Amino acid sequence: MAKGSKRDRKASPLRAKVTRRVGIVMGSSSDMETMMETVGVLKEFGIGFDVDVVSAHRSPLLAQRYARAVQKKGYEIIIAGAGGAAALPGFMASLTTLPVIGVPVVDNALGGEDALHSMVQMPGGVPVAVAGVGKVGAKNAALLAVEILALRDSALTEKLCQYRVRLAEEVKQRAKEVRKRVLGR
Ligand code: C2R
Repeated sequence: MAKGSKRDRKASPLRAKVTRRVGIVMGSSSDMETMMETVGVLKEFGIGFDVDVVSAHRSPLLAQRYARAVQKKGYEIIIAGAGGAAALPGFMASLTTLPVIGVPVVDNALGGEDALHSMVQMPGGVPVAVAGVGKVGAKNAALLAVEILALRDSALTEKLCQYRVRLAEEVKQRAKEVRKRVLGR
């Protein structure tokens, strides 16, 4: 086969299929800025993910199709971000047995409390884990997903330990800055 031919490129290890372990789904593209926090953490830990927009309210059939396909796609965890009357994480949880982590997105009207209450009070039998409201929630949702995946992945556990060391170093650095500003030393 000629070097660089189409079939050659297809077989290249560089094109090897990425394992997408986490499905990130959001109710609207307007949630993207918040959900980029999730993306950032998963990238930092080298976790393969997929991202999609579907709405239980606006596109129920599409949302159903998404939820029914998650296991076949190989996802291990779903992170679902939604604002307002947030049905999406619960809807996902009702159609799959994968763990679902919800991220209540902050909206202008009720500041995210509406979405938090929608997600946090699921009926018994269909759990949704809620990491927190807004960007911090989106970040912690990803870290919780990493911790779940690390249960069977010692390299990931090591990365989490290093991450915690960096967090502690940052606190020490901030303490230094505060002491310098307040006490001058
Ligand atoms: P638009 O900005 O598109 O009007 O969406 C979205 O997550 C978003 O935060 C406003 C908000 O509506 C939310 N939304 C849901 C669902 N679908 C859209 N909570 C759902 O199915 O739960």
